[in-house]
Amino acid sequence: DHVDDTLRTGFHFQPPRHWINDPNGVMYHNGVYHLFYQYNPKAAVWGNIVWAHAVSTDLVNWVLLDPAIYPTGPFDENGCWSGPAPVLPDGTPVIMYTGIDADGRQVQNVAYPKDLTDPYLREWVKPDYNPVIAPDAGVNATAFRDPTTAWQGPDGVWRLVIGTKDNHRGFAALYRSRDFKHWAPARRALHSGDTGMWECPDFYPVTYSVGDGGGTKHVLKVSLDLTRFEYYTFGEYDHASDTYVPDAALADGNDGLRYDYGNFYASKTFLDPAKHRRVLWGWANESDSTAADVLKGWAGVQAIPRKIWLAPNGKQLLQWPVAEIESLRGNHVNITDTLVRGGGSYFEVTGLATPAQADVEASFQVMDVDKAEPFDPAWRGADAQTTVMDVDKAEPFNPAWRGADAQTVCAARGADAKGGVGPFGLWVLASDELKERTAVFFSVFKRDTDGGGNKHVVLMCTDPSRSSYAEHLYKPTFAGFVDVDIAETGKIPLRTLIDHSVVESFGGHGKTAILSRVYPTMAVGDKARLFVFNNGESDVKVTSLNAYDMGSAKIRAET
Ligand code: DQQ
Repeated sequence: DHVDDTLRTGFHFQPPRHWINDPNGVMYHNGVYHLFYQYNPKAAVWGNIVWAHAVSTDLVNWVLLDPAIYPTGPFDENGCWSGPAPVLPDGTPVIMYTGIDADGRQVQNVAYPKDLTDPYLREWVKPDYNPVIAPDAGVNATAFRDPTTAWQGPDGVWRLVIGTKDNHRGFAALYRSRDFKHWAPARRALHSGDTGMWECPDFYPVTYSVGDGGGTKHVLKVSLDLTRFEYYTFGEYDHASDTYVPDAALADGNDGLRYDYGNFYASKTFLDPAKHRRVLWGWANESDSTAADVLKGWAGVQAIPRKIWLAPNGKQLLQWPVAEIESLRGNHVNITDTLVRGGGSYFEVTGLATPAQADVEASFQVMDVDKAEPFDPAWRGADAQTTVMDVDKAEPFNPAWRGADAQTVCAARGADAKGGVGPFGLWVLASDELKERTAVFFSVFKRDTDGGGNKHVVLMCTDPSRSSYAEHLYKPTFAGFVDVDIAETGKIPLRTLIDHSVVESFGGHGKTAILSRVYPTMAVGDKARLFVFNNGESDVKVTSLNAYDMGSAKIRAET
């Protein structure tokens, strides 16, 4: 099979060829991290889905093994879809997955390691009693999938949640079991929402501390099939009654908080007992055409695994690329206290050997925050997805607009807008003469603060509208708000991982993440360049910028 390497990633996980999607069964067992993932062994398009398998001791370098789960019985003969790998109290991991059965129904199956002494757990055995959960009458059998990691209540009973829908309502359907073999539906779903099919639910505790106290909250994340975005809430989960009540301040649904405001889907977390952290994996789809995927021979990457935890202020989750990824950092460039004057200034960050494969950490100080234009609070809360496609119709900012949100504003006023404070930030994967460039930037607006809170709204955007001269690309602008008090801190930190066709950014020390896929034709390999720009009126100071060449991860078949 021909594979075009030009835009393949250096340190984001990819197998050598073909299609991948959701991360599955992520876990840690006896010193080894396991990543399973949805995989088509035959082509660079979705289909023939099996669980491919990779193992690692550092979440960076991977040994690729044979597929662990593939169709073998009537309970999965039409596909082996997503699921977790919970670890039982005796240390045995169990794979749980959705099988597409002989009748096309979605059923839940289990598989156990064949040989627990095999450090890689290469082979898995599916007991004859599969499926362990079949859709009851009244359940939509073609929308009943993606079990969460099972958890055990204080009563010893196991619980898990399955994503499903009833007409337009998405559900986190709850099931219980005493023996991990016989599962019964609970009378009430754990949660539901008017947002279409809920794929890949995830439900897990996060601990927090405030002063001398603290406690536990539970996070519920769902992947929305309709918008291809994920959102999460957190709140109180009562084990005795199996009820979950999201915190009142959090929006439930499309206006809710997201792990990532870009191309990031079907994510899954696991508890890493070795490093006492929770780690998040998510899939980033291609945004070129299917025909281009077939030509290049591969499709799909996994985002860099991220540590995820509750912010000390209790308002949101924070995420940061796992520290291990920094082991790939090489040659380093440092810039301090460099002014980027308002009105369209920019400068090149030189000295990197591989700006197409780099890790950049920068901090921007706004010199004149009074230049911020007003932001209308009514912009929040509209349907972002309908406006994404309109990037090309970008108009100047109009303060009279109603019903827009971060994404709408950034789509309409892309990186080239002449703003008050911002747009300023990075041009990554830039070609000579800046013909191609992907902007990762901030724009700051004044806010009417009658309701209290920050005096400014900080928007973080990724604008790929000039990222490529190739045709038939989907180039959505992605954006989210960053909850930083710019009047107080004066500074906005940004970290961007650049990896040929991946631009994965973290604003405000992990408050807002945006992953974007781009397909430069000129800014490839050693031709790619890196710049800092400022199209706002206010000067901006780069108080510090550290850029690192990134080495390539070793991702190889077992030899
Ligand atoms: N991908 C899987 C499903 C899941 C979807 C199939 C989400 O189990 O709902 O490949 O991307």
